Amino acid sequence: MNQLGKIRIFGCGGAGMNIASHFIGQKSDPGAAEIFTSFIDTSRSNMRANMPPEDLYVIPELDGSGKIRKENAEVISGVIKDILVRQAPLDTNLVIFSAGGGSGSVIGPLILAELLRRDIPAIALVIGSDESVLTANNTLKTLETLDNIAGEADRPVVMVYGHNHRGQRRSVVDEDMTTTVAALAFLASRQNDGLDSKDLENWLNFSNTPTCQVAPQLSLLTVMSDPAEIEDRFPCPVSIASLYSETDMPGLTVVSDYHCDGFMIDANPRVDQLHFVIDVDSVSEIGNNIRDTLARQKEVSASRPTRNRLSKDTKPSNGGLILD
Ligand SMILES: Nc1nc2c(ncn2[C@@H]2O[C@H](COP(=O)(O)OP(=O)(O)OP(=O)(O)O)[C@@H](O)[C@H]2O)c(=O)[nH]1
Ligand SMILES: [Mg+2]
Repeated sequence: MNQLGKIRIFGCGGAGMNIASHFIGQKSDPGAAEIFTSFIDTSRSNMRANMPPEDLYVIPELDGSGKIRKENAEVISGVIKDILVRQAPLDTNLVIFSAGGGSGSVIGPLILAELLRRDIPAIALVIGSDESVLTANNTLKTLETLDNIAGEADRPVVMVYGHNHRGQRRSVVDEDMTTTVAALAFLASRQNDGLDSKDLENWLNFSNTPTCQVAPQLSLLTVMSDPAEIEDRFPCPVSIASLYSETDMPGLTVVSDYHCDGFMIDANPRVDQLHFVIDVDSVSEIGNNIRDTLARQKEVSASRPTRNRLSKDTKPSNGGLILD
């Protein structure tokens, strides 16, 4: 039997660190990979007392990016290699960050780009939001950045995406993300019969397989346990890795460009099958929804009365004070 697989979670920026902190000191499930955490930010504002100091990397002399992505982009870009020396990548690397802030949305994509450059297996877990024009715009630009990185690296950027819907608790997305990490720990365990690292490498880097016609691009990974739902939601999936609890279970009927499967030997994921479905069509849908919000807000903004400024007819007196 292989040595147990190891996962590094890079929690980048506020949201990334919050979600990664769920895994501090957590014992791994039987048959699942061991999980190690790293917390990387430009600020100490999301630090928790239980974050082990050796897992922390706070970029020196900064104190947040205030949701402005270009604020610290240059400094962040200069420390990526140092981050990866201190927080060494493991067999599988999960890079978690919000797309709407100013720090994680730069740290995360740059770590991911460096991992892809080094041919190290990595998956992005991205939290988008559109509670303000700024966060919606950041989300869009971050997704475009990930697509760009895929083009430059000439390999897909595989992303799990959760959206903080307006009016909804953040914990809904947090739970989706932690459940997905737990499922990925079964896939990356190296304990699955019939599934080796090369299968998983091809599953992630599907565009490199000889018969795949899909160019490297930003792609969406969804974990599912109901075969009928897969066919419903993803009629043309690109790449699927499947795990079954028994060797003789009916396989999927949907055809993908790449498919590998294995059998969980000692695992008990509370479902009898897990499918890790990668598709590319849903990515443009995510982008279009955010573009719609931005277009709507632009109209709202343009319709604001500009004539009714409170002080417009009053001459300011000394230092701006209006005294009578
Ligand atoms: N689901 C979820 N979303 C979060 C959480 N924290 C922040 N967010 C979302 O992510 C967006 C960006 O916030 P952060 O991730 O804290 O930003 P950052 O990466 O630290 O960047 P700066 O604070 O601008 O330097 C927010 O507008 C929220 O929509 C969290 O714990 N869970
Ligand atoms: Mg922050």
